[in-house]
Amino acid sequence: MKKWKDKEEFKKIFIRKSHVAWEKDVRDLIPNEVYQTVAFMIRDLISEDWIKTNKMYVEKKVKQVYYFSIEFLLGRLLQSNLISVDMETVCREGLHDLGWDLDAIIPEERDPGLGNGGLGRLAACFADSLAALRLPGHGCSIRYQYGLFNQRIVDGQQVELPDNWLVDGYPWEVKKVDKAVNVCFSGNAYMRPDGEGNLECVYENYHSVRAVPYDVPMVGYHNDTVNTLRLWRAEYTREDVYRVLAKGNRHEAFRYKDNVQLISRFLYPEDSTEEGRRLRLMQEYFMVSAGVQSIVRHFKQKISPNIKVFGHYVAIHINDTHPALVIPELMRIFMDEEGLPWETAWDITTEVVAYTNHTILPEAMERWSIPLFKELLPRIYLVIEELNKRWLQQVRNKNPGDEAKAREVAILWDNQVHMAHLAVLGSHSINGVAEIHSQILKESTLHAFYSCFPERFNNKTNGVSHRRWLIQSNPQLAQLIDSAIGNTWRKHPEHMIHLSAYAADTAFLEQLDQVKRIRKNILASYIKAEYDQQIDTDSVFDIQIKRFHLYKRQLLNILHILNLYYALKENPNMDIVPRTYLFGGKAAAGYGEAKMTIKLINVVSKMINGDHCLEGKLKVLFLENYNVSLAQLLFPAADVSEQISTAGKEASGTGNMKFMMNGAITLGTMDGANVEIHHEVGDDNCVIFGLRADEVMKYYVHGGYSSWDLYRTNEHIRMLLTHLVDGSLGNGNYAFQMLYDSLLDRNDEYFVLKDFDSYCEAQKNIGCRYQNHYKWLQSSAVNIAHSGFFSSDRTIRQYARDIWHIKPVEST
Ligand code: 8GP
Repeated sequence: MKKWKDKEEFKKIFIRKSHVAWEKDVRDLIPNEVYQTVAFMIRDLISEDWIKTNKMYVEKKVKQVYYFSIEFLLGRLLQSNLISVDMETVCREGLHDLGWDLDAIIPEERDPGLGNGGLGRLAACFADSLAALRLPGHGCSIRYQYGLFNQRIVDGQQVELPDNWLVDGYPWEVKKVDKAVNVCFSGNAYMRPDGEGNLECVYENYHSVRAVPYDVPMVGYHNDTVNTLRLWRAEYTREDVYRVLAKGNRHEAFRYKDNVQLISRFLYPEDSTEEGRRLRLMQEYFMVSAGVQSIVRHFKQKISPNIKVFGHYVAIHINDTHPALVIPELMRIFMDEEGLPWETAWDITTEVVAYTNHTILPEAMERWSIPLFKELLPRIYLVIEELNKRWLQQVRNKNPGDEAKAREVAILWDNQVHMAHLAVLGSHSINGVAEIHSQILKESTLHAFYSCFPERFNNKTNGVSHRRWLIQSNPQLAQLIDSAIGNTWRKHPEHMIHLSAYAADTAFLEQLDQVKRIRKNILASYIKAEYDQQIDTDSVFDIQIKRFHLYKRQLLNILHILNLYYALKENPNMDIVPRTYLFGGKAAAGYGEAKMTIKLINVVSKMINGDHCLEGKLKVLFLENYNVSLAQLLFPAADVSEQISTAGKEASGTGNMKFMMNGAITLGTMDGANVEIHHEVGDDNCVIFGLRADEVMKYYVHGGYSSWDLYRTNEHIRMLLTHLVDGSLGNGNYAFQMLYDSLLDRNDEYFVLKDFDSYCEAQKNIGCRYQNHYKWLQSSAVNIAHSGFFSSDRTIRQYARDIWHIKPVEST
């Protein structure tokens, strides 16, 4: 790895670079130019290793994995790359001498919001771990021109603004014009005899779109591995435009250009709701076809001309079903371009592909209407039709007369393409993302498939990059850990367990207290600067940050706060530990109840923060535009981690792990990875409440829960619900009718009211625990010590060993 010798060398290079790049004296640079200059300097440092890494993979003919994901939520790269090349201090000091503060430069980078939430951020942590572990693995996604919307709160309500993150350019990407490929849409596809007794496919009259890759380096931590995240952009070629011009008029040509560019223009701001339709399907195939074509081309040019050994050198992972078209696309290439028979093509495809499921919410299960699919992807449709025919024949042979079975596992049914079924059938491995989630997949969501292929199903509990979420986000804590147990945990996060020995060490706990205080102060200063609000750093910082969804139950949290507020009004002398409740997160633009919950939080926040009789006991804030960068400020400052989804609904959660890593205590249901956090730290060090997943399931199946009954019998609940619609929240009558209806008329699908009392108890419990501050700090230490298990390094090692069969590559 190339490095700057010292700050003097840094300054020399910086001055030279900025002269060339900006034709300016260093003193005249604007902060964004400083950021870009440093970014280009880092690119210089890593460029040799980037080339070398790729060469080495080819020379050693190692098996490589390609991680396909429609979302990659990278976060800013300047600081993480500086940390990876171990040059943060040199850069900081060099910039300081030149009159710049690195911390003021870092926010100049626009946070690339190429994802909605958990699934997208997981992909980024995985890319980080692959490089850190020297594993040959790359990402594949779309270079959206506009990332997830910027959220503003106006009159308490979410407003979505476009995120034009590329306006100032993106210094980390490299456009690879020579690696472009064509992706074909629409036209006609049919089978005809090939003259040798077989059928061959004819595909004609299609439109082709140029897919151009933009590569972003994924820099390994303190090693010389640099993997690649390849982001595809849809472009038109001059030839294609001329072709359209030749056929029609100029408007036609404009429309063609526009339609092509539309493919990679927007990230769909959907989280667990199905929408987007035609364009979304185009995006999925665009990414898949471009990615797979470039992998096959690379394989044939650099590894072997024999396509039959493809599976020995290539693994492809599909992050949920959005990239599931990898399966028919591989089949298409193997058969139409490589001339393989169906059976051989199928064997290679299933050998290569593995699938992770991230959600069991029925509305998030992707299905495409067959007419739309056929029109847009006629060749791919033929493959799926044939696959479905063969598969159902097998199923019917095994289960004669059992049409229900066929229906349960069909890819094509009810005029729809069922993407999860395609993904399962075409993969040699299917995994969930936490123990409980993988169990639910086997027992219910994908049970029919589990009984056909039990050996394919496995669990890979999620993890998060401790480099971004601890070393980078909370350097104070990282240093404290170093001082206690040495710094080997930075490369081996499992060593954090040695901290357990310090959970009873008063001096250590005092320092831990100091660190938390510093982090709370940093957050408080940010809030003061951005919102002109003073928050009390002696209060408990209780934080819920994640996408807004009814199943995540931000509503439960805010109803409890409202209840606490009314209790304080009634009894101003009530002895409670002062609380600061913080919320952050975006709601899908079309998700009414989620947006209304945001509004409710803001209305309650205004009411409570404006009530001066509370003597600082309670404060509520909604922080705008939650994204990776804001998350980096929030996790380190948290005392309490709100993980309160309806049990059985949250596949894993990863925020829960980031909180734990930063010493917050989990207040959660037995859902997703909370179950494993609880298992790691025990009842003494987290607070669990609410229905268990099997109880929730029983109610769904057998009934027996009526939210109206609770409304009638529980006076607190009745009062809270009444206030949602009687105008007493100062926001007009019926302001929150939709939420009221979801809780009562729709019988509280997510058991908010059912779990309400249990949640209130849990909140009291948190208060009591916090009062015994020494014990609280002990719990905090235990959580940090046990968070090593939740590093994505552990997760990625498991994927590498059990699913991809890839090994670390040492440089020679
Ligand atoms: C999320 C799950 O909701 C979360 O529990 C899990 O931790 C995370 O994936 C990573 O595994 N799922 C999604 O973000 C998701 O399904 N997004 C698709 C709808 C876009």
